[in-house]
Amino acid sequence: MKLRQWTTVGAVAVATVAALNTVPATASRPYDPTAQSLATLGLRHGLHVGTAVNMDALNDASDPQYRKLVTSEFSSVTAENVMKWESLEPTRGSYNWGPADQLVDFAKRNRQSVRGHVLVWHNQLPAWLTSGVADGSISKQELRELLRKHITTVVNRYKGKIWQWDVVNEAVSDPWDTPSTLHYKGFWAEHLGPGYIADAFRWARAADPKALLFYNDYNIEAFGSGNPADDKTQFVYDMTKSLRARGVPIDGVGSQGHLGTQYGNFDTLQVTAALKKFAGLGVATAFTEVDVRSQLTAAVQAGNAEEINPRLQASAANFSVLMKACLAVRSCLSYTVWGFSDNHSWVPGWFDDPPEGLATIYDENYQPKRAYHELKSDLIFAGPPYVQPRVAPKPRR
Ligand code: 9MR
Repeated sequence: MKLRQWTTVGAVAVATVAALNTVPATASRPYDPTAQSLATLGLRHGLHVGTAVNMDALNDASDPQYRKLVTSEFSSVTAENVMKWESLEPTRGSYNWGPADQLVDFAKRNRQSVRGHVLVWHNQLPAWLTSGVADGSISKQELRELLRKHITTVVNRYKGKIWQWDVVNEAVSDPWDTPSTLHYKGFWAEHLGPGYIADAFRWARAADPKALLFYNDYNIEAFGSGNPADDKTQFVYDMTKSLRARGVPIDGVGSQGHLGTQYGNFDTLQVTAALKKFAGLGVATAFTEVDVRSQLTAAVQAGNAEEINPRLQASAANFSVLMKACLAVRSCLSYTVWGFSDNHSWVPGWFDDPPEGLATIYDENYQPKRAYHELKSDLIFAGPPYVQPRVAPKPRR
């Protein structure tokens, strides 16, 4: 990493670090780090701890604890759904900005940073767009122009208000896809070819010179074989390297961090090594969608502690592995959980055979789990010389 390319995350974070490191402990009120929020403890390192926000839950007056915790525990927010194309432009040419505006205003009031999610993805596209392409009424040329217009319009609207944009999301296939050799997959690659990725970053940069522009994907927490034909992390690394070499304005790579306790997973040193390798390309990194789900066997559902405990423990360990790795690498700017409580997690609605859940850091009644406490202790016990304040890249022109 070329240090001269990096600047500090921002005066606010630095000032906060300084202030927190000198918090006076008086005899009557000793400083108790465990009483601090994840947000406050993260900012000691210049690290933003964030959450995806479900706007229905945020606005649900009968569920005040949700809003309270979004406000108090996190220094960054991501729209779980309301900045996706199908939400923003459900009818061609007519925009529904309300919920996304509301989140951006909420964040401003609470002095939280916003991760913009997401400009280009093959899922949650408006039906008018996908059906127009399918029936031939939208040509390839028009599709490319629609994408340019979408990126320009959305980035422009929130110009200066978004810290990191997920510009392109999940562009790469998985080993279980057909063909199994990793490739650029999905709607955009099929219709425009992989060149849409560089285009998207250039269009986003033209609309906002200051936002950090990210590529975001899952299953890229650690390197595998090193062969891009089957190692997704290597594929994304090679892609990023090539984009940077061609002067494309990509500033960061987001590793989603959707893990499951039933899988092998990684240790802290493996994940640290991956973040460091990306840092070597001059890009920032971030964990952008962390959750660690478990299979809900009949015994788990019946409340059998012998089956529940190892899952909670393994979940906590995985949350912690990603946090420690992030802390260890100065260019890892933020750690975002994909929802913070089991009552508002996407997991149970998505995985039902077998059912999965228990994926977040608070239970359904907003009681913090071991995972929450492990994240906290990682933040409390970290510091120099191994953990240093964050350094962010200058947005690439
Ligand atoms: O959490 C989101 C869920 O509410 C939506 O139904 C789903 C639709 O695809 O998208 C979920 O969020 C995804 C995110 O946007 C991109 N990475 C994977 C996330 C979980 O599926």
